[in-house]
Amino acid sequence: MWKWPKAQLLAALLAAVLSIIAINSSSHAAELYGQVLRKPAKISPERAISRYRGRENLVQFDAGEDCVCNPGLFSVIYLTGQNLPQVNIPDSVPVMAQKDKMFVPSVLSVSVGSTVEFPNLDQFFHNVFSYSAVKQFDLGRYPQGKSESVTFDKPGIVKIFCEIHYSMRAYVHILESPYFATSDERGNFVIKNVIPGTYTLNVWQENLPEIRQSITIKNDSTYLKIGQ
Ligand SMILES: [Cu+2]
Repeated sequence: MWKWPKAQLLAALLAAVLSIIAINSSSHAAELYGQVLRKPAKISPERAISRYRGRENLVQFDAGEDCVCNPGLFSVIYLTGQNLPQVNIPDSVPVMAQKDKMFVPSVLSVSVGSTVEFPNLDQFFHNVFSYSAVKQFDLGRYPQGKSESVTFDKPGIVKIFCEIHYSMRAYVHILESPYFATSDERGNFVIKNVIPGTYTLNVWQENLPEIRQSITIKNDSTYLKIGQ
C-alpha cells in the first residue's frame, strides 16, 4: 500500500484545517434586527370601513395584543445588492389563510419560486384572486377546510383579493434576495444569517414611499430604527 510521506501528510492535514477555518470565518453571518416606526398611511374613514371592516380602529399606530391588523401596519424589509447568495425555498410551506373575512397574515413575504397555500378557515365560501402583473390567478370559490395554492415564480408584489368580500385585501411579496423579513404589527423584524457586506436596505409599507438606503452589515448584530 502506498503511504504518504510524513511531511506531506502533515502539510495536507494543515491545509485541510486551514481551509475549514477560512470557510468558517468567511461565512460568519450576522443578524440584522430592529423596528420600523413609520405610521401607516392615512386613509379616509369611508375607505377604512370598506377595506378594513372590523379593523377600522386599528388604523392607528398602537395595535393591540390581539391585533386583527390592517396591511398598512406591516412592513417588508429586505436587502439587495451585488453577489447575494441564492434564495432558498424553506421546507415549511408559507400560508395565507382566510379567517374572519380577512387574509391572515395580510402581508406575506416569500422567496421567488415559493408555493403559498390559501386555506379557507371560515364557515363560508371565499375566493382568492389577483390581477397583478407579476402573477394573475383566480382560485375560484371554495368552502371551509379547503385550500388552494399558487406558485409565485417571478419577483414583485402581488395584491390579493376575494371577489365575495370586498374588504379583504392582502399582499404577497416575492423576493429574489435571501435576506428579508415581514415586521410584526409593532414594526419589529429580524433578518438572520446575513453575510457581512454593504447592501441596499429596502423598506416597503402599504401606501407609503419605499425607503432605500445603503447599509453595511458587520460581523455582529446590527440594530436599526427605521423611519422615525
Ligand atoms: Cu371572502
